[in-house]
Amino acid sequence: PPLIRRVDYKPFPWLVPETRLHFDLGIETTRVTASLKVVPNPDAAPDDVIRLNGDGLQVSSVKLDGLPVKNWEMDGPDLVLPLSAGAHEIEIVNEIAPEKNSQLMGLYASNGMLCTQCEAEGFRRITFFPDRPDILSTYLVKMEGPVAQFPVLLSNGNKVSAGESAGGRHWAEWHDPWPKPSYLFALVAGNLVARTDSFTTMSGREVDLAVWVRAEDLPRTEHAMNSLKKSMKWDEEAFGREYDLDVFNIVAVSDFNMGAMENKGLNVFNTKYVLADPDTATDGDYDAIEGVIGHEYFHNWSGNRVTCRDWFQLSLKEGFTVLRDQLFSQDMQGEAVKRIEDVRVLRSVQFPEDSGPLAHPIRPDSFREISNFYTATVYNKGAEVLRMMRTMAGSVAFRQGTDLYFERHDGEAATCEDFVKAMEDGAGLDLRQFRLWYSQAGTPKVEVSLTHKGDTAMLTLKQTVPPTPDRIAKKPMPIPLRIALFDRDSGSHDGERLVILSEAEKVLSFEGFAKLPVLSINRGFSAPVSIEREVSTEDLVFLAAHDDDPFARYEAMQDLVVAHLVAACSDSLPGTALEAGRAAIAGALRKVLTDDRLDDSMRGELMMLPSQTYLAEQFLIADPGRIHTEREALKVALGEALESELVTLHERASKLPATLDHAARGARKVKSQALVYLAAGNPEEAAKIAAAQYDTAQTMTDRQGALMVLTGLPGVARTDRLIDFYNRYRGNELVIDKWFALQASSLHPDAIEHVKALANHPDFNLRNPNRVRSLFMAFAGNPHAFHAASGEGYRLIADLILTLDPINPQTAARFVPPLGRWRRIEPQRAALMRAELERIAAVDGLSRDTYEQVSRSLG
Ligand code: BAL
Ligand code: ZN
Repeated sequence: PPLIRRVDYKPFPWLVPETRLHFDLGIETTRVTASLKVVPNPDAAPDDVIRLNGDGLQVSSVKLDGLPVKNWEMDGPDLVLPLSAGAHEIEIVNEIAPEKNSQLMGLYASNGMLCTQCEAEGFRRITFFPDRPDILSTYLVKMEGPVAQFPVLLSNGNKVSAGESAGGRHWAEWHDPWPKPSYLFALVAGNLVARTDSFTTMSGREVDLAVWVRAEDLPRTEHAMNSLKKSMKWDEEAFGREYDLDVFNIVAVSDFNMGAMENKGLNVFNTKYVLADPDTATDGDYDAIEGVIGHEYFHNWSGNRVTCRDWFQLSLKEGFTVLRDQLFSQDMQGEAVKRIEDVRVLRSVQFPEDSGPLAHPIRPDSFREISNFYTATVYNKGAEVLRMMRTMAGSVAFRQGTDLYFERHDGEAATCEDFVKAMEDGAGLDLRQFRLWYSQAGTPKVEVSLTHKGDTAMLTLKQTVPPTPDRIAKKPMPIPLRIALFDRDSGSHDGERLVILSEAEKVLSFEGFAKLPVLSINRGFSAPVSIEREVSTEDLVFLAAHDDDPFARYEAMQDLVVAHLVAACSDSLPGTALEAGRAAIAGALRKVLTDDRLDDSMRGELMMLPSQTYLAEQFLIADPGRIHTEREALKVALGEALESELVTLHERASKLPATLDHAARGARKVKSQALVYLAAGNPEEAAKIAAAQYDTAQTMTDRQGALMVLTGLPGVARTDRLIDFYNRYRGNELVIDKWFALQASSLHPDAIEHVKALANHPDFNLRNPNRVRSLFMAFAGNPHAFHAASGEGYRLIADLILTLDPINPQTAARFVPPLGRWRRIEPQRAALMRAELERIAAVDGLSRDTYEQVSRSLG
């Protein structure tokens, strides 16, 4: 497959101002008639042919300006038609087979309904079109089919007409007045019911809202609808963005490659991000639904009204929209905890990506298959890069920058450079050097040291941007660091400062300190960097107890644990020092468990140990077996040392009612966290408490939290509760996904055997991405099982990739990165991982998706 390069971008020779589509719908065969108005593009070099992208399409007929023509030809999957200068109308009829579409890209069947996914290049699997994001067109879509099979017919924009036709058939016509790229096209036809509501926009327009689901799912749509209304209001208040159509439809689909999709006026969602009630969805699920509904809604401006010129600019819409959804969730759910959660995801998913073979800048330079670049780097690091601009500008100036961006580029396909320019002009920032964040991959390291002399504290900061496969030598980038210097006696500081480290090294001095202060740095995680510093256990304990920045307080707890576990894994400290480290952690955790002023939701965060992937990042070459052993040993020590505090906390939290308010949710969070430590320290007692929590649970949060712990503990309580859970929720796809995931991610020593057995369970289904992820992504993220020294875990994932690739390449390719980490793993396991990648690479006929990921991982 060819490598596509950013620098090779050329505007398309033709524009398509209007697109009319007609669909004669059928699950087995759908007939598509596309009529395109085309005119020469004044901004491009002229051409005497037009190349229309296709992917596996069968042409029935082609007309040019109303007359049948035969002078077209296929060039690979594309249709090429000679075209003289001037305006033309091209009509192409083709047929597709939705039922056979297991890739879930283009038009496909799911549970008897028809739906679409076009981003990034799915539209070409529906009809021939210049399937690139800089071709904006208005769409008039007419679809018809049997009423009984497809009672509901939806597309983008507003419904303009509908009617009955002979033979029990009907039709509907939808018009989207806003020019859009083909990746935002959507169509849904099926037997669905809707929860409806309405929203009055800031200028007083009424918008009809609907969330479409299968009839049995209707009771679980209230939270999604509330989330949508909150999103619409918030975007008006926070970014001045108003909705622009008469209707906004959301459809929930069980078979979906992504989380959701922002098609104009017709968002299509994975059911996972729509359906919720307390008995079947956890508090975390509720938050995720709110966040994803917000994200897709916010795309209406950041993505749809202003779209991307080419796919290298993906972060223009995704990084920005992730930032917008994060800020929304911070406002809805609480700033401190949301920030901690976002950083946890960044560090356990994006940091490893940035230090491995698949590292790429937030604006990549090349790709073979764009689906592989819907990554944590483009999304989450992209959001962090914009967040840094916001930190440097302040929220008011940042808003002036985004206002200018929307004003300048409304209706256009823009670039990351356009956004940066708007920020410079609107927010008054000088971003000349800052642009490096778009072109350089790799997580910068900042070495920090603080010294003291007389009444002056000296802070030395040094940055390096590590080499990545695309580039060895890197330049320093502006790194905004929020810092505070605490007086160690009073426990307070004289105000936070923003330091911008733009050079390779910088020394700052601060006067008025009689003693060496305690440094709190990268507060709020103001820059997506890794901080390296020599810091005493005493200072970390101080910050864990005193820091007024909640993120920094969390960070101090994490640093305490990271320092201890890194030392433990490296055998670099004598046993006494390790004991002292463990005791310091226990002391800090005891304060967290018993501090009455702490909100439970924050307490839950402070109780969480750093993930194994984040710990592995601390080593040039990591031994996952050793990290797992030491991390578990620490849990045992903490569970034993703090048993009575943990039991007291669990008892106290168990008394709160099973409501959805903040206090009750916080209580559920600490209960599950307490069980995790108790299970390590005193498994028998923990099994009893967890079984009781399971048996009396009134929410999925409590039930899942208890079952998670039980699943890792061999014994009858485990077996009984797993059987009960399955029987209780049999038929509820999303909850049965949890049942698979809990077993695949468990600490049980036989987790691999469980996963193998579950892959043969009648409810396992390779064609459903949620089910595949619930079993195998959970497994790939379960360090002790995936990294089993025998290599069996690696083999299981490689087998899955090979079986899934012909069915659903996009989902299959997502399983390559866990194996791709081999260079950073100890030699014996590395050899086994690499061998599995080579076994995959040797297979003929791999998809472009999997081929690209495997070859980059071996390269
Ligand atoms: N655009 C793909 C799904 C999302 O990021 O919203
Ligand atoms: Zn998005």
